[in-house]
Amino acid sequence: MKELIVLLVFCVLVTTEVQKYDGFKVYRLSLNTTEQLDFLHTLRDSMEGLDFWTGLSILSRPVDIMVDPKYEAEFLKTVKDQGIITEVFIENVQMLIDKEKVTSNSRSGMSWNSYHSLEDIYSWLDELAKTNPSITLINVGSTYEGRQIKGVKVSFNPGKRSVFIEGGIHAREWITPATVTYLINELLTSKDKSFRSIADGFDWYLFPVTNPDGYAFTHNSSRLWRKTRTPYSNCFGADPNRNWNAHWGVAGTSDKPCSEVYGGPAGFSELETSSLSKFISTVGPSLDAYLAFHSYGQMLLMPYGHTSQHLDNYDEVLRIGKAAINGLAKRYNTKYIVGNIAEIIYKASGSSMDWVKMTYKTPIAFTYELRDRGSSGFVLPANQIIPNCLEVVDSIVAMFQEGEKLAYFTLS
Ligand code: 0X9
Ligand code: ZN
Repeated sequence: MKELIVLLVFCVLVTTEVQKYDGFKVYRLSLNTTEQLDFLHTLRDSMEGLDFWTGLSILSRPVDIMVDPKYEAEFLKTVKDQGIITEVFIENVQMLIDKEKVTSNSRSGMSWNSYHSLEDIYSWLDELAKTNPSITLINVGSTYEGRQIKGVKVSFNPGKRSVFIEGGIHAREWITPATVTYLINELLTSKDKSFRSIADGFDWYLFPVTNPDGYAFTHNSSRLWRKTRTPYSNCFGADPNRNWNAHWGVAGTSDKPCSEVYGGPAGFSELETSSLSKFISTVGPSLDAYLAFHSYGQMLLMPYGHTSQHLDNYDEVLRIGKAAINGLAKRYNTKYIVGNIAEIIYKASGSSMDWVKMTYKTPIAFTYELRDRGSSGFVLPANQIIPNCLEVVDSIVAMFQEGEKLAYFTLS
């Protein structure tokens, strides 16, 4: 009995231990040949101690890899043998994490000068719904670990066409829930005329944290977790942005459960994606726009991820995207690029945006890869939350104004 108690205490301690990233570096790799790219594909599935912060891109894009110091010498030898050029981009990931601000704000509402836990975000949404007649709380279902998947509907003039916004599908991309909560607040409080006409012109569905188990895990255990937390053979989680039934399993994904881009055993195997998709089905035909927030890289991505073939309305969507990134750059000169996913980053199928676009022909669909370009990557300092959100709002205004010019909708 005593042994059992000791074992239980040990298990609790082990499972609640917070992973430290002391001495973990992020290397940026520049590639010249397709052989080097193929080599990295093999390395990703075979070598321990590596965490690919960027997907395996088209040749011209660099690849960022976080390396566990235990494997650093082996990693460096292996990539140098292939003639791959490396540079240290982040010296010590734990130092960035230590500087990243997380605060508990449950009593005083939400703020955007630090990051917040799932509980705080959910208490804020609950409170908003209680006190604001324009807000309806939505719970689309439970996660694998039994958390709710919560969002809100914001509607000032019910019965309008809709816009759907998701954040936090990748757990470690903390800037994305912060951006979506900022947008909720902006919809409720902004007095800016241009923003107001967009806010009042649609019904809005906003889900700040679409992978709640993963997000909780990044706060409680491993800051750099990406996937869901469903157990699969000897590893946890599927990539929820490879799990939608949109050319599922075709490109930029893996059938190996330990991979960061594991698509799951089947399309919609994850409760998180299947529940959210069921909810989206109830509003899909009313959507004029679907925006998915990710980080990092400063890109605005257009569907689709499985093919470099262009959309039917490619030219118009590109024009809207260009207007959006120009609008975004005005405030701080932050440079984004815009284009088709497969052409500007890599092929990746089974994403939420692609599923929505494919299923409902949503006229405007974009995936943002927010700040930065790799100096802090996923661990973006909290003092960048507000500047990031301000420029994102600017981009949304420009996006919708251009959409209106192209007669995609009429704003009052
Ligand atoms: O790989 C992804 O899922 C996204 N990049 S991230 O670094 N945030 O993981 C890009 C998603 C591209 N979207 C589609 N394939 N539709
Ligand atoms: Zn992402």
